[in-house]
Amino acid sequence: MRIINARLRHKTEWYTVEIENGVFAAITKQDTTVIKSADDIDAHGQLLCAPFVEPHIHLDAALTAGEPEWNRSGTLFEGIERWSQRKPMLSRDDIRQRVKQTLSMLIDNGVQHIRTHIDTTDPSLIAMRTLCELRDELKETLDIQVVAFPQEGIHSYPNGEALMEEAMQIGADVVGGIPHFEYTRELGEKSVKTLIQLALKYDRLVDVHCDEIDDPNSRFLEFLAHEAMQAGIGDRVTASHTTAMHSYDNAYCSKLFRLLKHSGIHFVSCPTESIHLQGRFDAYPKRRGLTRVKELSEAGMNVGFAQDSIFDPWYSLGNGKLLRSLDFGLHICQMMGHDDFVHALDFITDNSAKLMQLKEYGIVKGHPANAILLSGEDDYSVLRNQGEVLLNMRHGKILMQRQPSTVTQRVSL
Ligand code: 17E
Ligand code: FE2
Repeated sequence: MRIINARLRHKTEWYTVEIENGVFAAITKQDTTVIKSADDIDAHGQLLCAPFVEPHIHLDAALTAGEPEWNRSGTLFEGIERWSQRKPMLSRDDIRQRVKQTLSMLIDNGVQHIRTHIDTTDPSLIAMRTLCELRDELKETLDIQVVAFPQEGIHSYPNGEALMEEAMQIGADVVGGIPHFEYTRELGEKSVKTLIQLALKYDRLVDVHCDEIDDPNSRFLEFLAHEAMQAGIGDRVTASHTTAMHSYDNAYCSKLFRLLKHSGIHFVSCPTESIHLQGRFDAYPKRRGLTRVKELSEAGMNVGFAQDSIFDPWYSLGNGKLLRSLDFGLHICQMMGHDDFVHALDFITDNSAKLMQLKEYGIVKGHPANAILLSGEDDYSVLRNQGEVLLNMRHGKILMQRQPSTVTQRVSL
């Protein structure tokens, strides 16, 4: 089968993409518009792009906002409290139903690769078991990486460390952490040492909720980066949120960047989540509370954008649209120059693929035929249109296809 009349990122010509046995078999420039034959897909000059990557989402909590109570303050900390009320109500069926519904939203919006943080501070570990089961069950349709995420702390929750170890044995792909939420600075540091040890022991990646707070004295990022560097695994480590960096003194930040760069760690920022949860203890002026995406990127470090939540105790909107996160992120971080727009999609594609260490990602001959079709011809126009994803294809099979919406009537001007 072929996809004809497609635009590819950073190319001006139109292309025909041939797919055989679920793999990209040929990618050829076209001189003119190609005429459609029976089993071709006509891209009509729209952008064919590698699937979107969602590198940070809490699937266990998705679609539970308001159960049993709403987060009224809008703080991260009340979110954690509301979630701890919901946790005892978890069951395998409840989790499977909500996760499948959320994954469908992601598929409808062009996502195929997902990293999900699953709470291990639950003696039953039911969410961890269920997510590992779903990951294996759905592997033909989606790539899911499960993070063992100790929401209430590794050393500040009863048996927190043993639960993390059990989660690794159940089959978590990534080791998580939350040092800023541990009771003390010392426990926070100890938790980082523990999670790095777990990653080494089980040969796993690392993704830590790090300094998700407006406190400029929350400096676990330097500790994480240094520990990762010492262990020689910087490229396997991601620091998520790092919102305190927004509030760091510039002189400290300048020194910190040197270490971050040497460590080779990656970053994830969740723009809609952080603009909502951070700055909550400020009067005016209120901090935006996003990490320094622009400065990290300009310094050559790797940052991906993520949604974090869909209708959960922390954030009661959300719909699977990473283009929305990208739009917010570029606005909030003031990355609104022409040069920012021409490679904007990197933040929800290549950058996150890199931090997740995805293999064979991208529209390249010989790679699995995974691609999405977007309404727009390049990064800039896709961003401006905020249009729908028209097609989501995996191994040459269609996961989702939709008709572009059209205006059916308009006043004449
Ligand atoms: N848990 C947490 O610690 N931080 C978040 N942003 C969410 C859950 C969504
Ligand atoms: Fe998170």
